[in-house]
Amino acid sequence: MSGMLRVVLGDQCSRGLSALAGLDKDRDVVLLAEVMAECTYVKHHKQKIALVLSAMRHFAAALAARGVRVDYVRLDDPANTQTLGGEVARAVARHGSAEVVCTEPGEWRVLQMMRGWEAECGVPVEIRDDDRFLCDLARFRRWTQGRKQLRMEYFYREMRAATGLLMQGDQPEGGQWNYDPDNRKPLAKGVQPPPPPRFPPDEVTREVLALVEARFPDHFGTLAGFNWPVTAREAQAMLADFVAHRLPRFGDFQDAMAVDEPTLFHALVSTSLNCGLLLPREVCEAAEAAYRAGLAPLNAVEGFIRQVLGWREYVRGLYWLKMPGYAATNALEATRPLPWFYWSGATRMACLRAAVTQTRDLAYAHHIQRLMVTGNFALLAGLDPVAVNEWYLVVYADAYEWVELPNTHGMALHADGGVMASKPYAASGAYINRMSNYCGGCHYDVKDATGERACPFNALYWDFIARHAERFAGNNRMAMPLQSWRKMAPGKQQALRARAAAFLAGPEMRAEA
Ligand code: FAD
Ligand code: DLZ
Ligand code: SF4
Repeated sequence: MSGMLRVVLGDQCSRGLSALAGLDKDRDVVLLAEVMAECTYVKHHKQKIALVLSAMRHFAAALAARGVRVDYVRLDDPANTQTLGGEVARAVARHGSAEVVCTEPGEWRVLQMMRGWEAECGVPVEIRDDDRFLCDLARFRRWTQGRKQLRMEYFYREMRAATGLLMQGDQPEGGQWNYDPDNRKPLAKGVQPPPPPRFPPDEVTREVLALVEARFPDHFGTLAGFNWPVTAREAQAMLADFVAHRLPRFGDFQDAMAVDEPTLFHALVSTSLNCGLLLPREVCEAAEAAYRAGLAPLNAVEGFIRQVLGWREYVRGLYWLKMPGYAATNALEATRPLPWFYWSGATRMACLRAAVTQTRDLAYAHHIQRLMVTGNFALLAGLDPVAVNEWYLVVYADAYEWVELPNTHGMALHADGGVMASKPYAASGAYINRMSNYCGGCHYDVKDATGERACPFNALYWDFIARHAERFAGNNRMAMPLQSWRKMAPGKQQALRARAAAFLAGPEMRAEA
């Protein structure tokens, strides 16, 4: 008797995946397929490919150890068609499957392909909801109805109440929903962030690392520092280490940046969450348990839970609400090509050099680096959102379009015209100087705005305000900088705009090597 073909994608390595629910071990087969199409639809960082393939191989082995019939197609299998649809069709024929069962994918692009599988395979294809999130898409859509503006904070409060996380009855723990004002400290002198735990590659991962080096030599990034959890057990160890050693100070230093401290007090769980090795509920519950046991303060735990229960769920809802049009948004009409230093790190701007080189070596930068360094520069310089979006999708090991695109077009670039955030996160060098120790070692002078060695962020900031003065005239949250610009002496305005123009025309901004 022919059973069902259960399809598991590379970012669906979760034991409780909806596509596996009701699996019949005697009749059903689980398919995992490594395919070039998914490894190259953008030229992902080498570490991202290695992470996904290693997680898939480990997940397949864990299923097989539980007596599940697993069909695993390797990238170098000569019969591999190298597309997901091609491999599903081949597997249906191989096993004589009566039906295909899958879980909706994380990307709109893949959902369109999945909808074509029925025609490609000649059997019914059931696409189940992805219930690994805390807010399902129908609920998110309902929440948006009748609202003039969507704001994460209100969504987050509803999710706190709905899940009971950090609640005292119907009131927020401690009486406040949000403790962000306590969470804006630069790294204090003498505070040494604990090093993240090590996950030495096992034989499976070593084989994958060699494969990736051989097959994707021209992709961005290095593999030497690969240290990502590739199994649920390792991911839980990363989470436990965070809760014990970094969570207590996560809040205080959430926005801090420091030379040679690429991870600070961050959790390093996004790669595991996004490929299914951890679930958002277990991550939030682990943080809440630390608070209840008196092991971590409320500002840290609330700040962390807000990222996972609030921002992560919110961006996913927004992505599916707004796609496919969202990817083409360009409200600020930005068209400048991406400067080459985004790939090479070869820039005299110390903050950008640090962000890009650590991204190359670790496939990781923390949120404030992504938002206020690489993102802020792209916003101020008017870089083309399509190019910036592709860069963010390529360079991070946790990057999938559902989470990356709203953060890039919405949060960093304001390309969506304010759907995601009420004002652009634009800042001059003063912000970076306040929150980091980058400026001390920089070629440029953060205190200067118009001289030859003036910090480029300063003139670019005012140039950005001037360029968009009319557009932001009705935005209360932009009133202060607009007023300061208007009050500025014309000579100073001119000097700032001239410095911005000279920098944008200069060698730092060249688009090719
Ligand atoms: P922590 O700082 O410890 O935060 C804990 C968790 O909260 C993260 O693991 C993540 O799951 C969640 N989280 C925090 N902020 C966000 C957010 N803004 N959106 C969604 N989830 C959030 N995150 C991705 O997972 N994939 C991406 O491709 C991605 N691209 C980004 C692009 C830009 C321009 C910006 C500004 C942010 C992006 N983020 C992305 C969000 C955030 O930077 C990362 O989730 C975070 O740096 C991951 O590291 P961590 O696990 O140490 O996070
Ligand atoms: C990201 C990725 C990569 C690099 N490789 C594979 C693969 O070989 N096979 C697979 O099933 N999935 C892979 N993925 C994940 C898919 O691209 C992912 O399912 C989509 O990005 C949707 O979120
Ligand atoms: Fe970055 Fe400007 Fe500081 Fe240099 S001076 S590190 S360019 S903010």
